[in-house]
Amino acid sequence: MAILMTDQQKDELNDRGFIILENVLAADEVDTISQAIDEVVARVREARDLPDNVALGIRNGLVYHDEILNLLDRPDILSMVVDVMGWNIHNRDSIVIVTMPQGPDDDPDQMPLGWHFDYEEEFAGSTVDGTMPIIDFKVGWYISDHSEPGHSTTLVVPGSYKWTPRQRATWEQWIDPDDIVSIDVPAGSAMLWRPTLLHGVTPNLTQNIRKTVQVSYTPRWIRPSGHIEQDPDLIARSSPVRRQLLGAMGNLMNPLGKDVANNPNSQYWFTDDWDNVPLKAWAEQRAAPGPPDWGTGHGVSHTKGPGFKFTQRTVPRK
Ligand SMILES: O=C(O)CCC(=O)C(=O)O
Repeated sequence: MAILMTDQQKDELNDRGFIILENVLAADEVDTISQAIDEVVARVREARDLPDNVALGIRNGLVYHDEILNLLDRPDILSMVVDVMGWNIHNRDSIVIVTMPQGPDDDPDQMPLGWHFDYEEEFAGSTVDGTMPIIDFKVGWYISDHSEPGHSTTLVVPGSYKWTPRQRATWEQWIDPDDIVSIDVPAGSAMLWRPTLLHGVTPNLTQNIRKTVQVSYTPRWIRPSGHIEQDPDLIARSSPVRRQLLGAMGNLMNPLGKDVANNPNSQYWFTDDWDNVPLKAWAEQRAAPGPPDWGTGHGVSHTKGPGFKFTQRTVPRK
């Protein structure tokens, strides 16, 4: 069974491609994270010599501040991410996004981030029918109030992750503007989404700075993209689950497993030391009774544990 995600949420994710959870963060948490973003932005502007009116998208942004990093493994949202992606995951990248109010000379129709499907070209060929796979999954955290009229928001086209390559190439000719959904949510809300949806960002026509954090989760057998390896000191002071999500293994002595000569197994793929993937035990402790249901919300036919052996070993005879 799933840990937290309901059947209705799974259906939404497998139909529209996103679910919205309003007010996940309490007001004081929003304030704390908002202040942390301000601190990070001031630091980055100074270090990169950037003027105050320039928008920022700070890659690997989670690690710039512990209060932002806490978004990586909040048990409520992490449970849902595991329900969708399974436990063999880590963080691919994170972006702290800050969109400034438009200046008087800016074009109010110009999107600060244009329409796109994430990694359309990079993922090409990974499915037989051309629809985009869910090998990367995003949690968008809305830290400023996105329900304020005119505030910069994420726009998505529900279901567009299922489009064929031809539809992806021609959508501008036939899109119905009514099919576009604007994520107008209060501060502290989250969107769990397939980033292969067609999406973009509206201009900021308010006087308030837009703040959002996008956190990507991907299987451990896919390399991260906003970093190669995280700072060893950060890993050393992190909990086991956070260490996994930061891309580290519990037992770095045996990255190819315990029997390198006869049975080399990248521990990012097939672990023989469950301490390398503490998220598995974490998830199993929390899951409702019954067969585990994680992995795009459709479940798996069986689970492996220490001493796992294949049991179906008979050749069927006519
Ligand atoms: O800022 C947003 O709401 C969306 C960011 C985005 O386009 C992305 O993460 O690919």
